[in-house]
Parts: sequence; structure tokens; C-alpha cells
Amino acid sequence: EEKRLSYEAKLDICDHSVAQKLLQIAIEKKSNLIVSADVTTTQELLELAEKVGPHIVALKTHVDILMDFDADETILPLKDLATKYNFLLMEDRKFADIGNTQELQFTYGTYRISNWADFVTAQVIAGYESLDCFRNVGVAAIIGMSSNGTLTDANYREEATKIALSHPNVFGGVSQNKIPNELLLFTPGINLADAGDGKGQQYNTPHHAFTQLETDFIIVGRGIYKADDAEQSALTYKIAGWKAYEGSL
Ligand code: 5BU
Repeated sequence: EEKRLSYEAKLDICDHSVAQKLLQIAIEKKSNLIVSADVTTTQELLELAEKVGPHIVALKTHVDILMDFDADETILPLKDLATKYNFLLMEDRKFADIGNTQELQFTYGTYRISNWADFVTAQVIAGYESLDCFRNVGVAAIIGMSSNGTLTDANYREEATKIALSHPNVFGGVSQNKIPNELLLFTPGINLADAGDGKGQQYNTPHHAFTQLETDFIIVGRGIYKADDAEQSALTYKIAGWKAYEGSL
């Protein structure tokens, strides 16, 4: 039976500098957990990052949901926490426009994402060249989505995977299905308690993500930041994710 590749083996085939960093952090921390910090104030974001920081490889943000975003008040302390606890910042912007517009959205506006994100998510709907602008960061391409009724069917995913594999800025994919080993796989829609959220989100367990999808990183939002004890919950998901990973080797 074919086994999934270990993080050590992936270090040899995933050359992008961001992929290298993520894999090294995973090995060092024995963690494949990314926390999705979908909170709406800077204070909540920083408090969450402080609690879960020791347990994660990356913190996934949606900075456009913060009501009080401020480059100095939000990003500087967040960067300090990322350094202190050794995790990367993944801005889940899901860019989905022509290259020129994406370049503007990435560089300008309120959030100046190119100034601080270690990597971003982007749709590949606009084609190969639309991803050229993410030169100074890495891209996790959206290949398949977790929501009920998503249009990312097998044909779409196959075409999206071709773009992801061939574009030098792309080192990974976000999906609910297997993708080639040369890409790091990120899987959201992970929750140990719920099957869905009543708004279309569909959940699977860490065990499913590692054994069935051979994922590299699980992304957990509400399962952690809505828990009574976010730090304890992060630890629970970290341990579950690492056990599932080891069991799939
Ligand atoms: P949740 O609270 O664990 O359901 O949050 C999941 C996060 O992952 C949330 O920030 C979504 O925007 C993100 N996500 C997702 O849920 N499903 C997808 O297919 C993609 C991103 Br792509």
C-alpha cells in the first residue's frame, strides 16, 4: 500500500521558500495545525494569537473582517507574536480578479497585504498570469472548496491543479481532495464536534483529512476560537492532527 510522504520527504520536493518554512515548523513543533482567526477586533486577534501561537504552524487571517484594522496596532504586534512563537501569517484573501487588479488589491488599500503576509490564498479562476503579482510571497491556490454546492467539481479541480503545479509562485493548494505531492495541501472544514454550520460549511475530522486526503495542514476556525478554552482546544486539534499524520505514514 502506498503511504503518504512525510514532512521530511516533502522538504526534498517542495522547493518554494514558504513551503520549506512551513515544513520545518511542522517538524519542529510536531504540529500541522493552522488556526483560522476569524475574529472581528484586533484585541481578540492578538489574544487568540498569544494563546494558540505555541501550537500552530500558521495563523490564517481574514483581515478585512477586523473592525479596527490598523497597520501599527494590528500588524506590528501580530508580527511580533509570529516571531515569538514561530508561526507564519496566511492571509486568506482569496484573490479572484485579473492580474492588474489583484496586484493593486495585494499592494494598496487599507490592508497592504504584501507588506506583512507570508503567504496568501488566491483563486485561479482568472488564469495562470493572474498569479504573477504574488512574486514576493507564496500562494496557496484554491483548488476545491468545503462548502455544500461548490462549483469546484473534478474538472475544475484538475484544471486548477495544472495552474498550481506550473506557476512558480504557487507552492500549495487548498482542497477537500488529494492533490499532487509537489504541492502542500491545506484542508479547512475541520471540526471534531460538528458536521456543518447551517450555512453551507461541511466539516470532516483531522483523521479523515490525513488518511483520505493525505493533507499536510488542517485549518480550524470555530472549533478553536469559539471554544471556552481556545488554547486547550488548539492543543487538542494539534495532538489529533499529529496523531492522524503519524498514523497515515
Ligand atoms: P471554520 O470556522 O473552521 O468553519 O472556518 C473555516 C475557515 O476556512 C474560514 O475562514 C473560511 O473562510 C476558510 N475556508 C473554508 O472554510 N473552506 C474553504 O473551502 C476555503 C476556506 Br478555500
